Amino acid sequence: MTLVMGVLNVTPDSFYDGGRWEDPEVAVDRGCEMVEQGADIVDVGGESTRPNAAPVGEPEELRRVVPVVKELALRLEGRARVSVDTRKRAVAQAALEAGATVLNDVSASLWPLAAEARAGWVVMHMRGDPTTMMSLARYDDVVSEVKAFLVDRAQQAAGDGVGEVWVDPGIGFAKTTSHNLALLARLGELVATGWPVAVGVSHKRFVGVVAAADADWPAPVEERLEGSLAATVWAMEKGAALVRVHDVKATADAVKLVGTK
Ligand code: HH2
Repeated sequence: MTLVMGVLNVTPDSFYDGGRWEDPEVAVDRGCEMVEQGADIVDVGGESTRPNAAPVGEPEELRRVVPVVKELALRLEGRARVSVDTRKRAVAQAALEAGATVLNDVSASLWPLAAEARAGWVVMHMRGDPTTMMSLARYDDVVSEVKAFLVDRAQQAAGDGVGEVWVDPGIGFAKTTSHNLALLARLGELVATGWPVAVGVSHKRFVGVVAAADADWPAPVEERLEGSLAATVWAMEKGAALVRVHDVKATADAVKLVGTK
């Protein structure tokens, strides 16, 4: 069955859930709730990567992430896995030591840590960093370029001993609405590589752009559930192995209906 990765951002400024789970106890309760609702993996992030997000210093990201990962790993043992969503080596290392067993890597560069810790690795495509990525959204053929990048990294990681890899096209990262839609429409080409595919569309801007039919005035984040679910169901039907979402209960219900085997 398609795996559901529940998003748990312990940040003040994430584009959808920022500020909701900053208190570590509240965050741990939310992580457990997501597992009760059907999450297979809880993805803890301490730095927003939305366009133009302010970078977070390493000590601050460690302070936000590590205690939550540690407590969740204890509380969820045997029921669900904990992943860490970070671009920083030190944060990834500390979270793996604290019990995370998946490294969700938007920098696509930290696989040696996953190999060493015998952890899973999600390799995501992006360009530049959150402050520069939207100016780098230019491709001749976004689907082939993203696919070639991901397959290359996945092969390197597997060759270096990572036993579990998911490739993720990085919806919204250095991508325009039409790039995102092309990647979803042709997701089957990524699935056909044979690497398990992860997809994260939840509440992203392009969902609001399509819903409002207006590129300048997208529907607000809290009005993007229906579009997010539709795009997630589409991705599952195309063969996605893992979906990264904020709305775990709604998605877990959808997985029961259309999730891939
Ligand atoms: N999207 C976000 C963050 N991490 N990781 C993967 N593998 N795939 C994604 O599509 C992805 C990701 C952005 O969403 P969110 O964490 O909700 O927001 P923010 O970056 O503002 O914290």
